[in-house]
Parts: sequence; structure tokens; C-alpha cells
Amino acid sequence: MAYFETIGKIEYEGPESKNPLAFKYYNPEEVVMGKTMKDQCRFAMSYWHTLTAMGNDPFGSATMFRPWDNVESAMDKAKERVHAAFELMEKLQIPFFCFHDRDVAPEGESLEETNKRLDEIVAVIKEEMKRTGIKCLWGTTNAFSNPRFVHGAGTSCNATVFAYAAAQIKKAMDITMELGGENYVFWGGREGYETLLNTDTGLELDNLARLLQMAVDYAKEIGFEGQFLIEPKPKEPTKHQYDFDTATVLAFLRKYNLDKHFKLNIEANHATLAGHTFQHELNQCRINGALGSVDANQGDMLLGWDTDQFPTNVYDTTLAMYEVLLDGGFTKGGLNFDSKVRRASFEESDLFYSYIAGMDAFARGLKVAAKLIEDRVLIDFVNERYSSYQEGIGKEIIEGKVGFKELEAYALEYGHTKNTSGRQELLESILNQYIIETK
Ligand code: XUL
Ligand code: CO
Repeated sequence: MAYFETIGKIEYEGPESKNPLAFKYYNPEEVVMGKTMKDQCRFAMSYWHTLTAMGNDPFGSATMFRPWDNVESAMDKAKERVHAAFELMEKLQIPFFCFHDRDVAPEGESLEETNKRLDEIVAVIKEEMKRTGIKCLWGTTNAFSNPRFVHGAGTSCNATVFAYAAAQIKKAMDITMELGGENYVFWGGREGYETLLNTDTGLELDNLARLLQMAVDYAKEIGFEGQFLIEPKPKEPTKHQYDFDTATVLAFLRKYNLDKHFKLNIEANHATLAGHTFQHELNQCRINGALGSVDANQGDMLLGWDTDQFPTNVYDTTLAMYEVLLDGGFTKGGLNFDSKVRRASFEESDLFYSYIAGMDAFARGLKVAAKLIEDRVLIDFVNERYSSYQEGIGKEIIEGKVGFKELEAYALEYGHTKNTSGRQELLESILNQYIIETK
């Protein structure tokens, strides 16, 4: 059964096209910096926002009544969702998907039954993957929705909940491996706290590290070669999430000797909630060799929560792809649209318009970023700005040849040379010119 019968395959028609169901910038086979756009972007569909979100918010119930939910049992729904997902990805030319265990199959009465249900749906997903060639970018565990995780999962005060979370992750890793997932994500759903008055943060963080070490050990045991990723977020659902931002996660990983095993999955809206730009978080990953993958979305400048909107801001996608390209491009990671249509965009066609908007925004960002790098506009400026470290006293500082005494002697003799302008506004106007003019 086809769920998007009136919509055909979305093709590239170029920037002149007025067809709302066509790509204006995403041209999958076009080569940008040595790779096709398809391989540079590695777009992924998020299973949860696309198939299971229904438009509920704290003030109102569902607005989206999807045709694939028009069947009786929860398991039949789960199967129909697989077919809808693959039809949508095929039509949008999306080569990957990302999922939580609980997105794909409903929980049963017991863990055993839940796992059986997962196996049944995973078999259907595998068939569709074989039929379409679509792959799994990453899998993850939803250890936050069920009420048992009220105090967290790996950081719960209740050891039986810790055990349950471990069991759930074990199974989610098994199925991610079975589906050929290229990464496995840990987003700390309820790993955080509401008040320090009742919280042993030391024990909770030690336990979180223990859980992650168990995942590393289990991956070795089963031969899972996917990349482990941690996805930082500063708040929501808890008021303070432990994986606050890139800097916090890197410090945590290093403290517990886990840094060799993990990279980061950076989400745009999480970066801005932490008071950073999207580019800042990617930049900090890049300089620490920790850029794994991206959750592509955007927040709203006026709202202080995770709105998970489809990314349409070309300025931000350009600067994000700039960091990704400077990092050498994605290897195992990609651009997962952790984005959902607005509650009022409740028709099936809105799913297409929003994915097209997001894919075009990133395709455009990719091209502008590539041109900025090819023309070396920022690179040469930055190199020149730090050129005092390439010779003389600067070189000696870098090479560790001098300490305070030698530098004091130098300063006493030479003082300091004049500073030069940082030229921020000039660079910003050049950036605008590239965004507007790049062909
Ligand atoms: C929540 C969020 C998650 C993770 C996966 O804010 O971003 O969907 O990406 O659990
Ligand atoms: Co996310």
C-alpha cells in the first residue's frame, strides 16, 4: 500500500524551479569538494518525528492523523509505519534513517515480549532496506519515555532501573548491529537532575560512565564496529542535563577514560539552548577530533526550548558545513533531521515540503562552505592573523623553547608591536556575498 500516492519521486530541478515538490539546490550526484552531494550530506530521516509524532503539545492533543496509523493493533501500526517510512525516504532520496528502539516497535507486557516485538519489526525493516538500498545511520535507546525512568536511566537512584536500562541498551545495540547501523547514539534523556537537594551527582556520573563502559565492552564482545556518539543537551527534560555541551561531555569522557571510544552528535537546537552557536559546538568537536555526526534542525530565536524545527537558515547551515568540511567531511556520521513539522502543518505533503526545505538549506550551505574553503577567504585571513607564531619569538613559544624568564627578557627589550584589526564586519560582508552569489 502506498501512503503518499499523489507524490512522486522528488528530483533536482535547480534554483529556477517553482515546483514545490522539487529540489532547488540538492542535486545528489553533483560533485562538491571531491564527493557527491549525496555522500557529503549523508541525509537521514528521524523515525520518531516523521512516523510517530502526532502534533500533541502541552495545550492540545494530536492534530496529525496519519493514514498508516489507520489499523487496529499496535504491531500492525508499527509494520505500516515501516512501509510509510521507506516510501517517504525513497521518494525524497534520503539514503539513511535513525531510530530509537521504542519508535519502531511498541513495548509489550514484559521485556521478553518487547524484545520479541522488536525482532519482528526489525525483520520487516531489513526487507525494506534490502529492497531500497536505504541504510541505518544510527540506532539508540529510548530510556526516558517510560515512567520507570522518572529518576533517570544510567543515573537513576534505583539500581534496578539501571539494570533495566542496561538490558534495553544491549538489545538496541544488537538490533542496530543487525541493521548495519554505522553509529550508536547516547542522548541522556533523563540523565540529569531537578534539585541538588536529593541528588548524589558524584555517584550518578560514576554510574553513567559505568554504563557507557559496559556498552564499549559489549560492542567488543559482539563485534559491533559502529561509532559510539554522545549527543549533548543542556536542559530539557531535566533542568540540568549532565551532557550539557561539547566541553562538558569531553571533560566527562576524559575523566573516565572513555574518550577513545566516543565522538559527539551535535544538534543545532541543543547548541543554542546551551548558549552556543551551532558552529561553536561543531568547531569544538573538530579541534578535539570528536566530530561524529549532526542532528540537523533549528530552534526559534524567541523560544527557550527545543522546538526541533526543520533547518532553513542558510547562514547557519553554511557555517555548520564549513566546520564539517574543514574536518574532512563525514565518515560514519551524517545529517539526521531531528526535526518535526509544526503542529499546524498536519498534512502528509508537509512532511515532503519540510524535508525538501531542510535538504535544500544544507545543500546550499554545503556549496557556499566549499567555495569559502576553495577560495581560502577565511583560511588565509586567519593564517595571516596568527602569523606572528610562524617566526621569531612566536615560533619559539610554539616550539616550547622559551619560558617566563626568556619572555620577560624579550618584552623588556622589544615591548610589543602594534595590533592589527580583526576585520569582523569585512569578513561578515564577504560571507554574505558568498551566500548570495555562490553558483
Ligand atoms: C532530544 C533528541 C533526541 C536524540 C535521540 O532532544 O535530540 O531525539 O536525538 O534520542
Ligand atoms: Co537529537
